[in-house]
Amino acid sequence: EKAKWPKETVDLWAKLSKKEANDIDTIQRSIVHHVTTTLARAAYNMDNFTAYQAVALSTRDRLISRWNETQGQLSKADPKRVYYLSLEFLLGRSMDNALLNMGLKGTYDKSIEKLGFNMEDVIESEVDAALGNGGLGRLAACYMDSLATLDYPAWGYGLRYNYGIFQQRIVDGYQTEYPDYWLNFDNPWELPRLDISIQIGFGGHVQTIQDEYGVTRHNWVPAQSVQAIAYDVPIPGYDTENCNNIRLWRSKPTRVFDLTSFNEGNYEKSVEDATNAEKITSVLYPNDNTMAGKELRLKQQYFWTAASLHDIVRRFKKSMREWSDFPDQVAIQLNDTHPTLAIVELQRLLVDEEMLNWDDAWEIVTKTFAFTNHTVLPEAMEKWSVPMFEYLLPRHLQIIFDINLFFLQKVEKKVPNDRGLLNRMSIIEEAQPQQIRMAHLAVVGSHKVNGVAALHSSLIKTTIFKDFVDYYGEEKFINKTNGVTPRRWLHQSNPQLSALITETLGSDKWLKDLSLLKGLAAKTGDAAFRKKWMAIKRANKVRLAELIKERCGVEVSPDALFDVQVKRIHEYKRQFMNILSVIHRYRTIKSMTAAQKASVQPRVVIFGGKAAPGYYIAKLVIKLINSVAAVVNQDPAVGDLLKVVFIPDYNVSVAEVIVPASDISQHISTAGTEASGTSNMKFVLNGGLIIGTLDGANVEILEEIGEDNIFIFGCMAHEVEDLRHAQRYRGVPMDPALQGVISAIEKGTFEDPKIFQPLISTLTVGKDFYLISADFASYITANQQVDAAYKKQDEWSKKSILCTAHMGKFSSDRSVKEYAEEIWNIKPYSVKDEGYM
Ligand code: GL4
Repeated sequence: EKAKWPKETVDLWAKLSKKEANDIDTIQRSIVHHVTTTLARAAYNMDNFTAYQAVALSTRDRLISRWNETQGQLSKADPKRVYYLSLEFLLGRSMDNALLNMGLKGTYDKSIEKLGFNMEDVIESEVDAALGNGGLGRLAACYMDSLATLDYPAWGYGLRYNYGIFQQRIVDGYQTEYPDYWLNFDNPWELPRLDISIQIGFGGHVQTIQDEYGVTRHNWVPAQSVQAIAYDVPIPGYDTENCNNIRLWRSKPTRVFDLTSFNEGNYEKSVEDATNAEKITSVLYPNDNTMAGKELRLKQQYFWTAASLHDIVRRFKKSMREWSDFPDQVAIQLNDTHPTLAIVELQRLLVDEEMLNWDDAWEIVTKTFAFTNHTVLPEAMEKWSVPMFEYLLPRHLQIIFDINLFFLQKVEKKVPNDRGLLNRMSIIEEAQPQQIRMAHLAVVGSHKVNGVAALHSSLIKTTIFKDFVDYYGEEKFINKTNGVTPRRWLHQSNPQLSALITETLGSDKWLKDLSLLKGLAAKTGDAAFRKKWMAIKRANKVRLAELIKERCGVEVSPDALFDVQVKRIHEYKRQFMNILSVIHRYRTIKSMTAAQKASVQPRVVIFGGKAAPGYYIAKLVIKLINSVAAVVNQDPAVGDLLKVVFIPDYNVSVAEVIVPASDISQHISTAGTEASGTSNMKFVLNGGLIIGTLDGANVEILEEIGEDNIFIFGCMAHEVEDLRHAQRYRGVPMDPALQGVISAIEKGTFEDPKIFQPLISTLTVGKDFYLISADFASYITANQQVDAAYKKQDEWSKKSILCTAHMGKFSSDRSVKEYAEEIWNIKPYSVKDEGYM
């Protein structure tokens, strides 16, 4: 078409598609333009929300032009790309981040101030994009930020849920869940690509045919089909023109209703089928570290992986290369086992539709995929029942059985006559009914398997994947320690500290090379610097105190030690142990004389986090925290020495207020259970000290910041098994301090003790699986050390500075670079600013 245009038409397009300037006047015009046209409002009927919408739309225009430029240039250059398949992207808010990354924040601040609005208030109008549960989903978001910042050609693929993680409200101390209908108002951070629509099949049967060469071919004839519609979310890098993409799929009924029902004249049934199609991307499953096992979840997984692979293959085919080049053009990272069906789908496409032979296809598949494991908890291991699977995906089941057969034949060849080994390694678990072990399938179908922190990566080699390490060798199993983006988790959420760091280091280069923070270490001897450092911490605490007042109705002093535990509520994370120690502290204070009380370090204990709606024990922990808070906070004998709050509806934007404001935070999982943790990194990066076990990334944080700047307690991962054994078979008695705390609960100090009986039962001797009793004494001691250290404010400020100074390793830039170089084999591609939209 374009080739036919006369020169004047071509020139006109070139003239009119020049990028808009980014001066205040142009930006103000673009904001007012959106107010008066897109939003159909005027100055007299505007509020902060309208201002937010207009600023968002104006920001979006600039984002989209970068997105377009990036995708256009990448299409031409066609470098190898990585595709990050994740069922969760916990992005939080976008506007502040987009403006900062594009270097436009200052200009927009000024632009809207002159229009009568204040940026901080306007930002508060944005709802979080909460398409994730916790650490796993937030990690995917941090990785997308780093990939764009480092100019890597990368796309994320996920689902566009209508409902993100539920909203949590606390009613009578109990968690209640409300739907998170985040798309209530238009979402300016996505581009609907209604033209990109892919048919996804379910159910039906498999035809077997002999082709003209006498080869048996399989043809899947699905019974139903659903449409996948693409929605693109632009991800701008920091200080670069590059803008990557997350493509989220939405399910819709196919235009022609389900043929079977329709042809049968069953109109109602065909409308019902259409509604069912829309259900697929309706809701995010709200479980973290546990498997739901629902049919709809399996449908989500296939819908998403099939649509994504179809898209990836279509893009590859445009370049007219040989199939054997596929792994040189495409790397696919599996974020946990959720996208493991992609392995099977690619094998199916290559064998059934592209007519490759099985072995050639399988080589392409295994060179393409790599798999990240994020947990060792048995309840989180994904398994699908064979009968349910067969009903939804009959051809995929056949392929899985074939993959398994060929795999086990090779194992048998290498290690003959070991039935036990074959049983353990099989992708199919011989249970009633049989189960598909997704982790085994992911390992067999990938060329690299990684854990997310050094300890976790070595643990998976000796536990869940031990047999696979023996079979494939060590090289396939590697570590990629998690990281967090310093743009969102310091620059954006702690602007004052970011400014002080930039001023001190003489430039803002640290935002792209976090190792430069080590330059701060020289400043610990500078009293004036320490004062500034601590003043910023205090200002952040004041801000958090305001949020606590607003959300919990509790007044807390910013001069107290702020002690934070915010994360999903799970037994292995031991919020229960934390609140038990708070009860211990309360009892201790109550037993003191006035003189003794004078030397107590005042503390505000802050909790936050969601429990899975079906996780009864976790929900009881929330209730206990609130019951303890109710008693402690109004006890005049305690006053400001101890306050306890549970901040409802913990999410990314609340974390952005909490993280910069903590003095100490708690990362106290039973050793060997928390794969990495990433909030530990965020807190330390912001000069917050941590108290923790030798678990996950705590181990590496200790290595980096040194033992003087961290409070470590509790048993080690390798001791856990023996401790559990001893407890079960030798009846180790309960820790006496813990016994005292339990008695206090049982005496009814905090509401009707009957409520908490099921929780207390988890501590019964022999049953205390997470070893709360075994670790209790050392936990109390570590907390006393925290109090003592905090009293020496000068020393504390030095520790705080050294924490930040030594966090360079934990930038997600470092993690992503390692993945790119050691797993994906991709190179950065920097987009040139050609000045066009
Ligand atoms: C998790 C781990 O529990 C957490 O330790 C880790 O930091 C995170 C990202 O690797 O992955 N695994 C699951 S499941 N949910 C998580 O948050």
